[in-house]
Amino acid sequence: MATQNDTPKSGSGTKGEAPPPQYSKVALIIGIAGQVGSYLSEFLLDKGYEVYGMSVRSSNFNTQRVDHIYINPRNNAHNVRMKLRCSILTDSSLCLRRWIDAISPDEVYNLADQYEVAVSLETPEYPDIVATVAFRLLEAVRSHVSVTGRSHIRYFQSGSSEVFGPQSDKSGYLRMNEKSQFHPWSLYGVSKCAAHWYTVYYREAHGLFACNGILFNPESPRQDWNFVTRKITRAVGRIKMGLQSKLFLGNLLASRDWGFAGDYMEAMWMMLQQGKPDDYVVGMGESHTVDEIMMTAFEYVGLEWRDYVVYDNEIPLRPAGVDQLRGDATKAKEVLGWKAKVGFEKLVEMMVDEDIELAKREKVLVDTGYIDVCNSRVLGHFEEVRSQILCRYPAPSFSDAEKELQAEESR
Ligand code: GDR
Repeated sequence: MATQNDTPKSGSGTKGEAPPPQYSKVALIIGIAGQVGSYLSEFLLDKGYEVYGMSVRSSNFNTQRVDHIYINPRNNAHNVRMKLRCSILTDSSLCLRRWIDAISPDEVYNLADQYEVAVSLETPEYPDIVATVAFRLLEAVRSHVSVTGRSHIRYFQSGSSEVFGPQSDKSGYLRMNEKSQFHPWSLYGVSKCAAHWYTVYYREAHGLFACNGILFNPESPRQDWNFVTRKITRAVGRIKMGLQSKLFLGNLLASRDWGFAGDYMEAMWMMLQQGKPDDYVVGMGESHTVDEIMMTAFEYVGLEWRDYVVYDNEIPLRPAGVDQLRGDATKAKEVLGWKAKVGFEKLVEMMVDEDIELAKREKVLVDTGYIDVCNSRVLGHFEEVRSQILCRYPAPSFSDAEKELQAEESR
């Protein structure tokens, strides 16, 4: 894939040199620093777009996923096709409108997902932000269109399978499609429902070209470590390299429709290229348990999972844990012509490959004394504990299994 990382030409941007580049379109991605945002940026840059990305202001660096395609405008102004901006997600629609006026995007992708299902259990009021951001953005786009007349602008809202909750009939769990009933079992899901309906409202009441993509679990080697897929593959990489001894998991039978984030973002783009706006489910149509991910990952590196995995019955205590979610993406396939390229096994293997490489680098630091073994173990342990805390309800506390490990480590 071509990236922006072409060697900077010295003196570019000065008089008499290459003319400013022509872009096919301008895209604004809210939440560019997330896994889906980073894949989408690469994809759009490849298509000749100019990409503006907004990510949440943080005192820590949080742009690792797009660093490889970032060019510092001071070094190479002419080649810069991706520009990053910081925002706070609670910006008013007036602030967002100023950004939109300044950027004049053709496509706006709202991938802002400052939230996770598990976290909504511990800070129940925060998931509200998912809906608020969608509403303010849509209002900003509407007022931009009404003042500038740029009615061709297109808006994508990233939705979640969490809007559905588990639904079954006599034959078992149902596959969810665009007509399935919304019945969320988490506050995050409730907020995603509101974001979905804001999008529909602005489409129907104000004529905006606005689409919802209801995504089943998007995963990738760029997934956060606290989601179960990455927690598993990260642990497998570290165990393989001798940096970790145990993997604590909760509900091994929870079953989800896991797909590759890099495939899903293509469906998003396709939605905005259609003649009319609509809503689509994006998923693989098959579900796999946490158990299956774990076994596939250990098997791939030739390790016996029974030697490392500890079932921790405190982890799955979500008040309304959803056992199974599965999507039916027939409409996306038939109308958009979308097709996933990466299947379940390949996805797990890609993630394990990435995490083996990460663990190798970590091991070099340990072996050369830049991180001492103790800190490395503490780091590994911390990651595990953090993932578990994020899944716990009502209050995080150490489980017996964790206490045992701590005692073992302090011996
Ligand atoms: P989810 O993802 O809540 O589906 O949200 P997560 O990976 O956190 O959980 C999936 C299932 O695995 C079970 N589980 C564990 N989960 C975590 N995190 N850690 C564990 O140790 C563990 N053991 C078992 C959970 O109980 C759950 O049933 C994801 C996110 O990407 C959302 O942003 C997105 O909207 C939805 O998917 C669709």
